[in-house]
Amino acid sequence: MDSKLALPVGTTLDRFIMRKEKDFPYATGELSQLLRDIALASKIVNREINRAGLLDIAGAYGNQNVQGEEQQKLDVIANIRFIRAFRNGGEVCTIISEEDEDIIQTGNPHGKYIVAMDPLDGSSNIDVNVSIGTIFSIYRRKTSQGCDGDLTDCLQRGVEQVAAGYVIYGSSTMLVYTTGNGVNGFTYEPSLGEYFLSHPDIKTPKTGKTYSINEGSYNSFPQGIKDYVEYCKSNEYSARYIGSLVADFHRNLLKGGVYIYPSTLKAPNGKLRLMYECNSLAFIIEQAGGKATDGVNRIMELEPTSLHQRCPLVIGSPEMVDKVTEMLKKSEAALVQA
Ligand code: AHM
Ligand code: MG
Repeated sequence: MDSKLALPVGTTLDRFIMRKEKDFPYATGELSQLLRDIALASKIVNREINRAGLLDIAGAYGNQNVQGEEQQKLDVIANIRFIRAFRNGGEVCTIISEEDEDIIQTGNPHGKYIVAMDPLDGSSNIDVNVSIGTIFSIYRRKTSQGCDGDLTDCLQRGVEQVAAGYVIYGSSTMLVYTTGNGVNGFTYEPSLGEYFLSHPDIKTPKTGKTYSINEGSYNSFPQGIKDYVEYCKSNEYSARYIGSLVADFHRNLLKGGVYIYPSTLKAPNGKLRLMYECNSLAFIIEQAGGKATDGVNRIMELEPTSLHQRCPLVIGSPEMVDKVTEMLKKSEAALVQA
């Protein structure tokens, strides 16, 4: 059977990954295995999230769960689960995680890949039963195999990603990823323990009428962003802001819209992290026909200088991102003239 034929809705993630691998004649199967490792870890994290309320009850006395282990916060649990999956998998040599200040060596010096991840994003929503997500980027290492990865492996530009994706733990759990050949979404069927292709070849609408920004910080936005918010209001756009990047991004990806986390007085470089929030979602949105900038520059071309570097983010439907850029430019020009 021709492996380049589109795969039907309902194809399992495993089969999808296997069939896609055949499109690359020299593929060794390691990236495929790594994607399967991520899917497996996400199923475990999904189970922990679904039990979160119950764990609280089970751990109410002395903060211990039924196995007698100390209760841990879900973001810590997610970090442990994903790191364990990469250690056991063997394809990854080094990890960048939002939860860890320094790079993490997996003990697999022959691993070809670097993973940057936010194991559980949306910290303010974790304990209150609102959608949260895992975000990841995969890079090929620069140093030769056989030793630990270092900062030259980790600080690569977004354009060098070989794959990126996210898992949204929402009303259903979905894995959405790209390997640079379009974006596909898989919905988790918990009773079967499988992800199934539900959103093949996702393309984001060219424009939309939804803007997502924390308007509580309006007073400290750059003038161009204030102008854009006013433009949205005067055109009766809908404001939708969950405060979970993955959830806001996912809705806008499917329905059209723009998500903005600008620089503010409190966070002059924005709040979001380049390596495991902005680059990962930028790769996905571009593959889906959208755009991602820091207000001026393309996110995926930014030169990273530190692991947890922050940058402003404007991401979503291409015409909406262009409008934000235009208004930022206009307000800058007005400032220079004044
Ligand atoms: P986190 O990595 O600590 O969870 O922060 C990232 C989150 C994003 O998911 C979300 O879009 C943003 O922070 C919300 O921030 P704010 O509360 O400032 O609007
Ligand atoms: Mg985060």
